[in-house]
Amino acid sequence: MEKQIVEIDMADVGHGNPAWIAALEAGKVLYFPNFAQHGFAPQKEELALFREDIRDPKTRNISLSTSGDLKGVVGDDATKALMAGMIGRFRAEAESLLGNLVPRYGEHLRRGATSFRPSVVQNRVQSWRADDRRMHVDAFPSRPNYGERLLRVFTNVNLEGEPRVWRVGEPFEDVARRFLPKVKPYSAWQAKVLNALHVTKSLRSEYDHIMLQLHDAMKSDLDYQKNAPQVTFNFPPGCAWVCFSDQTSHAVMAGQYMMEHTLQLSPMHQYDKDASPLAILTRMQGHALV
Ligand code: AKG
Repeated sequence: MEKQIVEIDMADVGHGNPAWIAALEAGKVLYFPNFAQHGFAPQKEELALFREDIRDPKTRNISLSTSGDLKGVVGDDATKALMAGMIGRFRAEAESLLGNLVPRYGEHLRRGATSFRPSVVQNRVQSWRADDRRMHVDAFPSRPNYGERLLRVFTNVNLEGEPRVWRVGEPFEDVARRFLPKVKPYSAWQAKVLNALHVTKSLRSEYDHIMLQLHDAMKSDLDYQKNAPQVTFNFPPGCAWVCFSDQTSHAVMAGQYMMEHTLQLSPMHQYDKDASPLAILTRMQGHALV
Protein backbone atom coordinates (compact mmCIF):
# COMPACT_ATOMS: atom_id res chain seq x y z
CA MET A 1 0.00 0.00 0.00
CA GLU A 2 1.22 3.51 -0.82
CA LYS A 3 2.21 5.70 2.12
CA GLN A 4 -0.97 6.96 3.80
CA ILE A 5 0.60 9.50 6.17
CA VAL A 6 2.50 12.52 4.86
CA GLU A 7 4.71 14.40 7.33
CA ILE A 8 4.97 18.18 7.00
CA ASP A 9 7.02 20.65 9.05
CA MET A 10 4.85 23.59 10.14
CA ALA A 11 7.65 25.94 9.05
CA ASP A 12 7.28 24.63 5.46
CA VAL A 13 3.49 24.87 5.18
CA GLY A 14 3.72 27.98 2.97
CA HIS A 15 0.85 28.57 0.63
CA GLY A 16 -0.88 25.74 -1.18
CA ASN A 17 1.77 23.10 -1.92
CA PRO A 18 0.25 21.07 -4.83
CA ALA A 19 1.74 17.73 -3.72
CA TRP A 20 0.21 18.02 -0.25
CA ILE A 21 -3.14 19.16 -1.64
CA ALA A 22 -3.17 16.15 -3.97
CA ALA A 23 -2.28 13.85 -1.07
CA LEU A 24 -5.07 15.30 1.10
CA GLU A 25 -7.62 14.97 -1.70
CA ALA A 26 -6.44 11.40 -2.32
CA GLY A 27 -7.52 10.57 1.24
CA LYS A 28 -4.12 10.61 2.90
CA VAL A 29 -3.47 12.01 6.35
CA LEU A 30 -1.31 15.16 6.54
CA TYR A 31 0.73 15.05 9.75
CA PHE A 32 2.28 18.12 11.43
CA PRO A 33 4.67 17.02 14.19
CA ASN A 34 5.45 20.54 15.46
CA PHE A 35 1.94 22.04 15.55
CA ALA A 36 2.30 23.04 19.23
CA GLN A 37 5.32 25.27 18.53
CA HIS A 38 3.72 27.08 15.57
CA GLY A 39 0.02 26.66 16.17
CA PHE A 40 -1.92 25.64 19.25
CA ALA A 41 -0.88 24.49 22.71
CA PRO A 42 -2.89 24.67 25.95
CA GLN A 43 -1.94 27.54 28.28
CA LYS A 44 -0.98 27.17 31.92
CA GLU A 45 -4.34 28.25 33.36
CA GLU A 46 -6.11 25.79 31.04
CA LEU A 47 -4.34 22.78 32.52
CA ALA A 48 -7.12 22.58 35.14
CA LEU A 49 -9.46 21.53 32.31
CA PHE A 50 -7.56 18.30 31.77
CA ARG A 51 -9.65 15.94 33.91
CA GLU A 52 -11.73 13.10 32.54
CA ASP A 53 -14.71 14.07 34.74
CA ILE A 54 -14.93 17.53 33.20
CA ARG A 55 -17.12 15.89 30.54
CA ASP A 56 -20.79 15.49 31.32
CA PRO A 57 -21.30 11.70 31.05
CA LYS A 58 -24.56 12.33 29.15
CA THR A 59 -22.59 13.75 26.19
CA ARG A 60 -19.98 11.97 24.14
CA ASN A 61 -17.67 14.98 23.74
CA ILE A 62 -17.32 18.53 24.88
CA SER A 63 -18.13 20.72 21.90
CA LEU A 64 -18.32 24.31 20.79
CA SER A 65 -20.88 24.93 18.04
CA THR A 66 -20.56 27.44 15.21
CA SER A 67 -22.95 29.73 17.08
CA GLY A 68 -20.73 29.61 20.18
CA ASP A 69 -22.81 27.16 22.27
CA LEU A 70 -20.65 25.07 24.57
CA LYS A 71 -21.97 21.61 25.43
CA GLY A 72 -20.83 18.84 27.73
CA VAL A 73 -18.80 20.66 30.40
CA VAL A 74 -19.32 19.99 34.11
CA GLY A 75 -18.30 23.10 36.08
CA ASP A 76 -19.00 26.71 36.96
CA ASP A 77 -19.21 29.66 34.57
CA ALA A 78 -15.49 30.42 34.87
CA THR A 79 -14.62 26.83 33.93
CA LYS A 80 -16.98 26.98 30.98
CA ALA A 81 -15.51 30.29 29.79
CA LEU A 82 -11.99 28.87 30.05
CA MET A 83 -13.03 25.80 28.06
CA ALA A 84 -14.79 27.85 25.38
CA GLY A 85 -11.70 30.06 25.11
CA MET A 86 -9.35 27.09 24.72
CA ILE A 87 -11.52 25.39 22.10
CA GLY A 88 -11.96 28.70 20.25
CA ARG A 89 -8.18 29.25 20.14
CA PHE A 90 -7.61 25.79 18.73
CA ARG A 91 -10.32 26.42 16.13
CA ALA A 92 -8.63 29.65 15.01
CA GLU A 93 -5.25 27.88 14.66
CA ALA A 94 -6.81 24.93 12.82
CA GLU A 95 -8.48 27.31 10.35
CA SER A 96 -5.27 29.30 9.92
CA LEU A 97 -3.41 26.07 9.07
CA LEU A 98 -6.06 25.21 6.47
CA GLY A 99 -5.88 28.73 5.07
CA ASN A 100 -2.21 28.15 4.26
CA LEU A 101 -2.53 24.53 3.25
CA VAL A 102 -5.55 24.71 0.94
CA PRO A 103 -6.04 28.44 0.19
CA ARG A 104 -8.52 27.88 -2.63
CA TYR A 105 -11.03 26.24 -0.31
CA GLY A 106 -11.13 29.69 1.35
CA GLU A 107 -14.63 30.92 2.01
CA HIS A 108 -16.13 27.71 0.62
CA LEU A 109 -15.20 25.92 3.84
CA ARG A 110 -18.20 25.80 6.15
CA ARG A 111 -17.34 25.75 9.82
CA GLY A 112 -18.79 22.89 11.84
CA ALA A 113 -18.37 21.99 15.51
CA THR A 114 -15.09 21.86 17.43
CA SER A 115 -14.58 19.34 20.22
CA PHE A 116 -12.41 18.52 23.21
CA ARG A 117 -12.27 14.80 23.99
CA PRO A 118 -11.03 14.05 27.49
CA SER A 119 -12.02 10.35 27.64
CA VAL A 120 -9.70 7.37 27.56
CA VAL A 121 -10.30 5.70 24.19
CA GLN A 122 -9.44 2.21 25.46
CA ASN A 123 -12.20 2.30 28.13
CA ARG A 124 -15.15 3.25 25.93
CA VAL A 125 -18.07 0.84 25.83
CA GLN A 126 -20.02 1.20 22.59
CA SER A 127 -22.04 -0.69 20.03
CA TRP A 128 -20.01 -1.96 17.06
CA ARG A 129 -21.64 0.66 14.88
CA ALA A 130 -20.60 3.57 17.13
CA ASP A 131 -17.18 2.11 17.92
CA ASP A 132 -14.51 4.25 16.28
CA ARG A 133 -11.87 1.66 17.23
CA ARG A 134 -13.06 -0.14 14.12
CA MET A 135 -11.78 1.24 10.81
CA HIS A 136 -14.40 3.25 8.99
CA VAL A 137 -15.11 6.23 6.80
CA ASP A 138 -17.34 8.84 8.44
CA ALA A 139 -21.03 8.74 7.50
CA PHE A 140 -23.94 9.77 9.70
CA PRO A 141 -27.36 8.04 9.72
CA SER A 142 -29.47 11.10 10.51
CA ARG A 143 -27.62 13.74 8.49
CA PRO A 144 -27.54 13.17 4.72
CA ASN A 145 -24.86 15.37 3.12
CA TYR A 146 -25.19 14.64 -0.63
CA GLY A 147 -21.45 14.33 -1.11
CA GLU A 148 -20.35 17.31 0.93
CA ARG A 149 -16.86 16.71 2.29
CA LEU A 150 -15.87 16.39 5.95
CA LEU A 151 -12.49 18.01 6.48
CA ARG A 152 -11.12 17.57 9.99
CA VAL A 153 -8.15 18.91 11.92
CA PHE A 154 -7.04 16.94 15.01
CA THR A 155 -4.49 17.67 17.71
CA ASN A 156 -3.25 15.46 20.51
CA VAL A 157 -3.15 17.56 23.70
CA ASN A 158 -2.25 14.79 26.13
CA LEU A 159 -0.09 16.19 28.96
CA GLU A 160 1.50 12.91 29.99
CA GLY A 161 3.20 11.97 26.77
CA GLU A 162 0.51 9.50 25.67
CA PRO A 163 0.16 9.19 21.90
CA ARG A 164 -3.18 9.12 20.08
CA VAL A 165 -2.95 5.81 18.27
CA TRP A 166 -4.73 5.52 14.92
CA ARG A 167 -4.99 2.85 12.28
CA VAL A 168 -5.20 4.20 8.74
CA GLY A 169 -6.50 1.84 6.10
CA GLU A 170 -6.54 1.41 2.35
CA PRO A 171 -7.56 4.11 -0.20
CA PHE A 172 -11.29 4.88 -0.57
CA GLU A 173 -11.52 3.36 -4.05
CA ASP A 174 -10.21 0.03 -2.70
CA VAL A 175 -12.74 0.13 0.15
CA ALA A 176 -15.53 0.84 -2.34
CA ARG A 177 -14.39 -1.91 -4.74
CA ARG A 178 -14.40 -4.42 -1.90
CA PHE A 179 -17.75 -3.53 -0.32
CA LEU A 180 -19.95 -2.12 -3.12
CA PRO A 181 -21.00 -5.60 -4.27
CA LYS A 182 -22.45 -6.17 -0.77
CA VAL A 183 -24.34 -2.86 -0.56
CA LYS A 184 -28.13 -3.23 -0.41
CA PRO A 185 -29.89 -1.49 -3.29
CA TYR A 186 -31.11 2.05 -2.61
CA SER A 187 -34.83 2.47 -2.06
CA ALA A 188 -36.23 5.97 -2.69
CA TRP A 189 -39.43 4.84 -1.02
CA GLN A 190 -37.60 3.84 2.17
CA ALA A 191 -35.69 7.13 2.17
CA LYS A 192 -39.02 9.00 2.08
CA VAL A 193 -40.36 7.01 5.03
CA LEU A 194 -37.19 7.67 7.09
CA ASN A 195 -37.53 11.36 6.33
CA ALA A 196 -41.25 11.47 7.18
CA LEU A 197 -40.47 9.76 10.51
CA HIS A 198 -37.64 12.29 11.14
CA VAL A 199 -35.10 9.48 11.39
CA THR A 200 -33.19 11.58 8.87
CA LYS A 201 -33.04 15.38 8.89
CA SER A 202 -33.55 15.46 5.11
CA LEU A 203 -34.06 12.90 2.35
CA ARG A 204 -31.30 10.27 2.32
CA SER A 205 -29.79 10.22 -1.17
CA GLU A 206 -28.35 7.14 -2.86
CA TYR A 207 -24.90 8.56 -2.11
CA ASP A 208 -25.70 8.80 1.61
CA HIS A 209 -27.17 5.30 1.55
CA ILE A 210 -24.00 3.87 0.02
CA MET A 211 -21.71 5.75 2.41
CA LEU A 212 -23.62 4.44 5.43
CA GLN A 213 -23.53 0.94 4.05
CA LEU A 214 -19.76 1.19 3.52
CA HIS A 215 -19.35 2.49 7.09
CA ASP A 216 -21.36 -0.40 8.51
CA ALA A 217 -19.88 -3.05 6.21
CA MET A 218 -16.35 -2.05 7.24
CA LYS A 219 -17.10 -1.94 10.95
CA SER A 220 -19.06 -5.19 11.05
CA ASP A 221 -16.41 -7.23 9.20
CA LEU A 222 -13.94 -8.44 11.82
CA ASP A 223 -11.81 -10.21 9.24
CA TYR A 224 -11.52 -6.93 7.33
CA GLN A 225 -10.68 -5.06 10.52
CA LYS A 226 -7.84 -7.45 11.23
CA ASN A 227 -6.48 -8.22 7.80
CA ALA A 228 -7.18 -5.21 5.58
CA PRO A 229 -4.14 -3.19 4.46
CA GLN A 230 -3.44 -0.71 7.25
CA VAL A 231 -0.77 1.15 9.19
CA THR A 232 -0.80 1.92 12.90
CA PHE A 233 0.47 5.39 13.72
CA ASN A 234 1.17 7.05 17.07
CA PHE A 235 0.36 10.75 16.94
CA PRO A 236 2.48 12.26 19.73
CA PRO A 237 1.34 15.11 21.99
CA GLY A 238 1.77 18.51 20.35
CA CYS A 239 1.20 17.31 16.81
CA ALA A 240 -1.77 17.90 14.49
CA TRP A 241 -3.15 15.90 11.61
CA VAL A 242 -5.65 16.69 8.87
CA CYS A 243 -7.76 14.43 6.68
CA PHE A 244 -11.04 14.11 4.82
CA SER A 245 -12.66 11.71 7.27
CA ASP A 246 -15.43 10.74 4.82
CA GLN A 247 -12.67 9.31 2.60
CA THR A 248 -9.78 8.22 4.86
CA SER A 249 -10.31 4.81 6.39
CA HIS A 250 -9.43 5.36 10.05
CA ALA A 251 -9.81 4.00 13.58
CA VAL A 252 -8.66 5.28 16.97
CA MET A 253 -7.09 2.64 19.21
CA ALA A 254 -5.73 4.53 22.23
CA GLY A 255 -5.20 7.92 23.78
CA GLN A 256 -6.77 10.60 25.94
CA TYR A 257 -7.27 14.34 25.41
CA MET A 258 -7.67 15.32 21.81
CA MET A 259 -9.17 18.31 20.07
CA GLU A 260 -10.84 18.21 16.71
CA HIS A 261 -12.35 20.75 14.34
CA THR A 262 -14.72 19.76 11.54
CA LEU A 263 -15.41 21.76 8.38
CA GLN A 264 -17.58 21.01 5.38
CA LEU A 265 -16.77 21.63 1.76
CA SER A 266 -18.73 21.08 -1.41
CA PRO A 267 -16.77 18.67 -3.66
CA MET A 268 -17.26 21.28 -6.42
CA HIS A 269 -14.67 23.42 -4.68
CA GLN A 270 -11.98 20.77 -4.45
CA TYR A 271 -8.78 21.25 -6.48
CA ASP A 272 -9.53 17.90 -8.10
CA LYS A 273 -13.29 17.31 -8.27
CA ASP A 274 -12.77 13.78 -9.57
CA ALA A 275 -11.07 12.72 -6.34
CA SER A 276 -14.11 13.01 -4.05
CA PRO A 277 -16.02 9.96 -2.75
CA LEU A 278 -19.07 11.25 -4.65
CA ALA A 279 -17.10 11.31 -7.92
CA ILE A 280 -15.51 7.91 -7.25
CA LEU A 281 -18.81 6.22 -6.35
CA THR A 282 -20.64 7.89 -9.26
CA ARG A 283 -18.01 6.51 -11.66
CA MET A 284 -18.17 3.06 -10.13
CA GLN A 285 -21.99 2.89 -10.09
CA GLY A 286 -22.37 4.50 -13.52
CA HIS A 287 -25.24 6.81 -12.62
CA ALA A 288 -25.96 9.97 -10.62
CA LEU A 289 -26.18 9.36 -6.86
CA VAL A 290 -27.53 12.71 -5.63
C1 AKG B 1 -14.08 9.77 14.39
O1 AKG B 1 -14.48 10.77 15.02
O2 AKG B 1 -14.53 9.43 13.28
C2 AKG B 1 -13.03 8.96 14.97
O3 AKG B 1 -12.69 7.97 14.43
C3 AKG B 1 -12.43 9.40 16.28
C4 AKG B 1 -11.00 9.72 16.17
C5 AKG B 1 -10.35 9.97 17.52
O4 AKG B 1 -11.06 10.06 18.51
O5 AKG B 1 -9.12 10.06 17.55
